[in-house]
Amino acid sequence: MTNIRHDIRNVAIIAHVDHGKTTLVDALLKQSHTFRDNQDVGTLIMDSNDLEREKGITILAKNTSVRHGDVTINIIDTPGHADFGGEVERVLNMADGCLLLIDAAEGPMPQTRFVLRKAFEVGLRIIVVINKVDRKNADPQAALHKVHDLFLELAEDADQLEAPVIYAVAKEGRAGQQPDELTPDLEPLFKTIIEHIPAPVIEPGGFQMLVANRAYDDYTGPMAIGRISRGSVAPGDTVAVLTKAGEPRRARVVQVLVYRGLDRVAVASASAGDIVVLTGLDVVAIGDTLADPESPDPLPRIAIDEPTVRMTFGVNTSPFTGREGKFSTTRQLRARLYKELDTNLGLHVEDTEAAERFLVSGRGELHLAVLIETMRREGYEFEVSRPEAIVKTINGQRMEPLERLTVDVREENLGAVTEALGKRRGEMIEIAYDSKGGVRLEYLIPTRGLIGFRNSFLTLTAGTGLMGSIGIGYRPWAGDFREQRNGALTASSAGTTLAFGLAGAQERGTTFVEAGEEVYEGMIVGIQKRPGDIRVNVCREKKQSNIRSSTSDISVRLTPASRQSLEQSLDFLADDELLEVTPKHLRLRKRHLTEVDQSRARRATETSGTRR
Ligand SMILES: Nc1nc2c(ncn2[C@@H]2O[C@H](COP(=O)(O)OP(=O)(O)OP(=O)(O)O)[C@@H](O)[C@H]2O)c(=O)[nH]1
Ligand SMILES: [Mg+2]
Repeated sequence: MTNIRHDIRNVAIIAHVDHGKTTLVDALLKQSHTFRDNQDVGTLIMDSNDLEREKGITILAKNTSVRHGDVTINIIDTPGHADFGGEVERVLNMADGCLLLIDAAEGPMPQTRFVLRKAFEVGLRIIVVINKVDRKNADPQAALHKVHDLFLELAEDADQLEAPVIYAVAKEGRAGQQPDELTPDLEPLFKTIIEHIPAPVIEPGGFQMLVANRAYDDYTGPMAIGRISRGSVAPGDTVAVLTKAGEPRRARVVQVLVYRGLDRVAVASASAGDIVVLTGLDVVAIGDTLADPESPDPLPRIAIDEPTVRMTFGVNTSPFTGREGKFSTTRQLRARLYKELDTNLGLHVEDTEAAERFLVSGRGELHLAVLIETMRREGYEFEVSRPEAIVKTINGQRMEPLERLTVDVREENLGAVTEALGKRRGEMIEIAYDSKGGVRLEYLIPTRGLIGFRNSFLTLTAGTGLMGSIGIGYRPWAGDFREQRNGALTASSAGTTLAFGLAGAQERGTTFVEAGEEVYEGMIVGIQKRPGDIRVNVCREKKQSNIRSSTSDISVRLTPASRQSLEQSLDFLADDELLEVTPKHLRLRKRHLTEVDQSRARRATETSGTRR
């Protein structure tokens, strides 16, 4: 009997954000005749949840599989955004090899480095795919050259340096051994996968599987997803669930499912090498091992990098509390946040001294923003504070998270961008000019310096700049700096906004609300042109009078409100401000709403001598 599954290949697709992973999966699915010929499945098929579709990015890692000849290729699509790095770490153990995609125009970016390092750590065989060779400014040779440098830097042994290279246009489903010799299909890629990704090796012994993911549906209940590393499993089998702490529990498998294209199909049994979905086990945590009760050997739990950014989530304390959300109590908020830990491995949640506030830590602003958006869509209302980098004291020294940042800008924006990064304690480590007026800069910069930077970066580069960063550990505190934001325009009283009042506010700055919106005292309705907050009466009516003056008849002309998205709002927040989040609205507000409360808070901090 053979101990190698020649009929299977398990492949993860990894890359920096937007380098074309999900698009490549589209093409692999289509070319393996997963769909009926006339079936319209659209694009980015695997980006199936609403937020993924809206944002055009992958947030959760997902499984699918295709057939090529006699071989089943199990594919794991992963997110490329650094904030979802926990998803990549979680699923790599299901694969034996990976496709490392590189955009032929951009070359390796920070997340390329992160995912490649993780792939080496897990010991995956790598196939380099230089994608998007059709792009106008594509330079496949330069991209490959930089990939080689990255391999030399990160490989842990010489074997890892040998990786086949395929060139591709994922969007058109074409690939080839040379950038200018692409076949009309992905055959060269399929062939390379089957030749170079090792077929799974069956370890001798009883059933064993690490739970890499969970899913849920109302019909079957919770499901455990993973790759079987030893033995086999069939419906009706009893398995031991080996948890992090405590005695192993016994449970009975009801169904064994495998991925077939976008479907999950029940099978009579599955064995080592297969990626399966098991139902009937009740609640199983990611990282648990499922094993034969006769040989209950646990597999190492999944290692996940620590969070770097945190904020508080609290019960909504605005005057509008309880109006717009279905779930708004401390108990509901707490239960929801702790439930998220079951599947969101990069996330931490802690109680605080205040019962109605929780400290939530994640891998970046977007990681937290996606949680906020998901919860508000589920009907939750709450308030969050400004995101801050997680500072630690290590051996008596104050340490802060550091990131490696790559930015691509046009030469004409270089001065403005380097100045802004310098102010934020960025340290330039590399600069490279290309022949077409573009510059690539590499920086080391405290995470603190990057919070709130994305907005100004887009403004400074008129939207043409590209940036990506990745946490690289802790280093001593780089010293204080404070990017001073202009002051807020706050509503001086509660009411409904009127055009006349808003016009007055617009003389002082830019407004965030339209006429006819309800506001409360202390709510932020705009940003002024200088530092320091100003109270404005946006509900002010024009006084009716009998005397016709030359100006009173001129109708008010308003500039449309500058609406802040969730991420922009988080970027905007200062320490003494909060964001009120409800299913219907995002409202920026001062932490202390009234003048009385503000001066009381100021006096309290002055007497206690602490800043907060
Ligand atoms: N020109 C060109 N564009 C491509 C190609 N492949 C993908 N794209 C485009 O690149 C964009 C990003 O593609 P995705 O497949 O979502 O990238 P991704 O790597 O899955 O992104 P994340 O999952 O968010 O990290 C889309 O607009 C694609 O249409 C290609 O070969 N050529
Ligand atoms: Mg994707």
